[in-house]
Order: sequence, then structure tokens, then C-alpha cells
Amino acid sequence: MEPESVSEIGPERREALFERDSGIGEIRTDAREIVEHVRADGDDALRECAAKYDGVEIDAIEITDRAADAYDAIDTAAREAIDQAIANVEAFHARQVPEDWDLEREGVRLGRRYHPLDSAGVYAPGGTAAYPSSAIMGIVPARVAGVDRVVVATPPAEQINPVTLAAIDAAGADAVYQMGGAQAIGALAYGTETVAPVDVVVGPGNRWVTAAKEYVRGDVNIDMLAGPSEVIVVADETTDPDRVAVEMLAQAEHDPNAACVAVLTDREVAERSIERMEARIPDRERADIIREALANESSGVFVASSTAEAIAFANEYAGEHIYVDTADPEATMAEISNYGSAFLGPYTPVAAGDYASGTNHVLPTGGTASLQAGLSVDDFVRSATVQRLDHEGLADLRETITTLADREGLEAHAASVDARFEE
Ligand code: HSO
Ligand code: ZN
Repeated sequence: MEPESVSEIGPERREALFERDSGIGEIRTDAREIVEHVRADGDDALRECAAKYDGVEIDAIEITDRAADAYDAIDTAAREAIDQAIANVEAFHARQVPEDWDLEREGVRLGRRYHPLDSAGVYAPGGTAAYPSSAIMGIVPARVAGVDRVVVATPPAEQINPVTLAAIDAAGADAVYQMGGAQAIGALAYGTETVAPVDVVVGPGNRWVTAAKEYVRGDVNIDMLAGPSEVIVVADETTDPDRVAVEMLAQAEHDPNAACVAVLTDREVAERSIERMEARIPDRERADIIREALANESSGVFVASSTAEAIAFANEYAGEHIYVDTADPEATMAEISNYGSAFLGPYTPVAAGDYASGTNHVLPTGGTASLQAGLSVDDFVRSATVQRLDHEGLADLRETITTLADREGLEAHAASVDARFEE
């Protein structure tokens, strides 16, 4: 890998960097068919899909008891880590619970009221890495919001990762189902004999999960259409190249399609960061995935000619995670507004937020961080408005209402107000 200059990024490279694709285009139609299959055939379709796509024959779809047993069976260190992560995620998300409010003026009271959704479905991915942390990130905010029924889908396997099952149990899921991929999203959205449909489906997954979420959106709420993990590192001449390297390698290990970018204002630090990345890769267990991720067209190390150019690059990139390791990270960050979650300073690796500090790691990718937020309590509540007027309050508004109703040709609206003033 060689450092590239920000000012010399060509149009193709630009597109790959800034319009990162979630990769659902090619499988969209097939994912929709799977959802419709589950919608039509329910549990039978889920069992068929488990055999066909996950290679396991399943009998019971609900495995809630197995999750409870897993929590007791895993080692103490894992149990303590799960409990600590849950406590921190709970504390951070408790601050997000919105409070009802009222606005009062003479004779009129207007208010906003928040109500939790009744039910939520959380997708906890399986695959090459297990994701107990993602289960926590989906379940805890739903519970904190006051959702009555929180259920989890996780892909069937010969042996579902016990730590994932334990985390699902500890985070407080009411039910767990062994179902994965597009079929799981179909079941959560439309229900089967075993699975009752939910109001909102959240959580990251592979392309099939994302394509299915795109399809069911509208019939149910979803959090977002998340693509492969991303990080953008912003660094300057004061940065230790090893820290750039470890941040790049950490998110690169998620997926060959992960997008890992560094933008530095110092060419020498950029060159040394690349050296440190290359030196460190052989020590990593998932070296092959890391190499692929760093070589893909959405990853790279860039040299900016000024801080302003680096900041403009970061805003255009709109990364899922931004790691800022400059002389004054707060000052650098003051001008960056497009990002899912920011990690500031040398002791704030992205892994802190991935696992344990308390912020959510389900975050917008593919540049959508300029448009939307990561998963939060907001995804599990809806707001409504309420009002109460007295005689005087309505008298004050009478003329305004009846005039506008008249101009709209909706005379019965005006009459509904006038009626209140008839003897
Ligand atoms: N960085 C991922 C979340 C995660 N990391 C889970 C480790 N485990 C979100 O892009
Ligand atoms: Zn991660």
C-alpha cells in the first residue's frame, strides 16, 4: 500500500470511497422471495431455510430456554464482561429516554407524549465472528425504552455460540428464535405460527438481512440498512503510527468489504502508518480478511495538504466510526459533523464503543451518517401530541379556524367550532 494524496483522488476512486455500496443489489430479488416464502409458509419455511442455508435440521424454532442455560454455563470472565457491558450500555441509553413536555398559553395546553413501541425484534448475527455485543446493543435500548416484548433472532448452527446466547439472555430478551438471514427478517415482520410479528426490526446482519429489511420497511419500522464496518482515522504529525495501524486493522478484521481509511496531514506519519499496518498484519488471526479489507477499493491511506482538507475529506466520507488522534482532537472534531460515532484521543480505540463504554455500535454506514443516527432509544419510541383548550382558548382561535376552514371549502369544520358557542 502507498499513501495517496487527497488532491489527486480520481473520479473512480472517489466513487468507491464516498459512495460505499452495501452490496445488496445482486441479491435483492432473491431476498424478497425468501421473505415472501416465510410470509406464506411460516414455520415450515423457516425449517426449510435452516436446512438449505444454514445446513442444520431444526425442530423447535424457539430456543429461549437454551439462552438461559448458556448464561449459567459460560465461563465467569465472559459472564462478567457481558454484565459490565450491559450495565454501561444501559446507563448511556437511560439518558436518551425522552420526557413528555407541555407548552401553555392562555386557555391552551399543548403537549408531546412519548410511548414505547409494543414489540421489537433484534437480529443477532452469527457467521465467521460471533456477535454477543450486537445482541446487547439491540436488546438493551429496547428494554430501556420500555418495549414490552423484545425478541431475538439468531442464525441456527450445529452449536450456536454460547456467549451470544448468554448475552441475549442477560440483556433481557423475552424470547429467542433460531432463524437467520432474510427468512428471520420475514418472520419478525410478518409472523409465523411460532413467531409473533414485531413493530420494529433492528440490528446488523449480512447482505441478506439488509436486503430483507429494505423490503419489509414500511410494513414494520427498521433501524437502518447497515453495510460492512467502516472506520476513518484522522491524524496529524503528533500521531503515533502504531495507533493508526491498530485502528485500521481492528475494523478491517470484520469483513473483506470493510472500509478502512486514514487521512493524515503528515506524509511521513502516513508512510510509517502503512509500514506499521504491514508489520502487524501477520500477527493477526484474521490476517486474510484484514489484507482483503485493506486492499479493497473503499480503503486507503491518504495525505491531506492541510487540516482543512483533512476535515473536508472526513465530512465527505461520513464514516460509521471516526477516530481522531491529533494534537487537539476536540478542536479537529469541532468542524466535523458527518459521522456515526466519534472516538477522540489516543486512549479511545473504536473497540471501546464496539464493546463496553456504553455507546451503541449499530451505526449508519455507506455515507448515510450524514443523514441518520445510530441505533438509540429513539428507535423504540414514538411521539404523539395532545392538547386541551378551554372556552377562552377556543374563542381566541375561532376566527382563525373558521376563516381557514371556509377557504378550504370545509364548512363542517367551521361548524364544529361555532357549535361550541351556540346558546
Ligand atoms: N464495529 C462493529 C461492531 C462490533 N465490533 C462488534 C466488534 N464486535 C460495528 O461496525
Ligand atoms: Zn468492530
